Amino acid sequence: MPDALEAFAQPTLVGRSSSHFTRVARIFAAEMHIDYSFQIVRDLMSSDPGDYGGNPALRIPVMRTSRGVWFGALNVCRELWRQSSLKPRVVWPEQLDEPLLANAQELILQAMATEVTLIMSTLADASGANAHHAKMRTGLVNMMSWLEENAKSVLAALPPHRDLSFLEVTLFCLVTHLEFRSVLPMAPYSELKHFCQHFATRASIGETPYRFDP
Ligand SMILES: N[C@@H](CCC(=O)N[C@@H](CS)C(=O)NCC(=O)O)C(=O)O
Repeated sequence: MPDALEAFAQPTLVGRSSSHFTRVARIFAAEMHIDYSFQIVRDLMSSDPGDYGGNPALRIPVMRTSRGVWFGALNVCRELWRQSSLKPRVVWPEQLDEPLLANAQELILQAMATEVTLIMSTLADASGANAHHAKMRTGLVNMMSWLEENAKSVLAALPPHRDLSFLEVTLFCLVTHLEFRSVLPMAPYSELKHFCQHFATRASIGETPYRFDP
């Protein structure tokens, strides 16, 4: 295939290797065996949507494909699945139709978002000393405690005939990122750590380690 056509056919993922939402998308790409080029966002303080693949929310990940641009991890994962010829059995958030599973997915995504706000607000104001910051930390600890208490039942309640679930990928990316960014020590969360150790045996995890892009 000529270079130009090949570049057009291969999606471009816009993100960072240190970002947990980006890692969710990268794990899905690896699981779907989809090659992509990786465009690193160098400055997360930029206010130019052009630096975020055109995302007006100034957030990553974003994926450019021949069909258009996809904003956000869930959209990207769904499009990767649609493009995949493997079509693995994936459990998506809308299939979590009972409170335990639905709440677990909600808290995982909220904890990821809270972590982003904590990290970004600390970057902007290194003291991190304000009432909202303290409330967010309390909320984060509460959410992680809930996830720790319910981890076993949540994982047992997921549909057994699955190759992958958005819930497990996001949970793995959240827990490992809290450690990677030293936001919250994970040692006391034994169930969550146990889940991560088990999930980390997948090839897609070894292929997508967190690291700070140069
Ligand atoms: N709703 C988005 C959230 C993405 C998000 O918050 N990404 C973080 C990086 S992990 C980000 O872009 N942070 C930049 C900022 O907060 O300014 C998604 O699901 O992908």
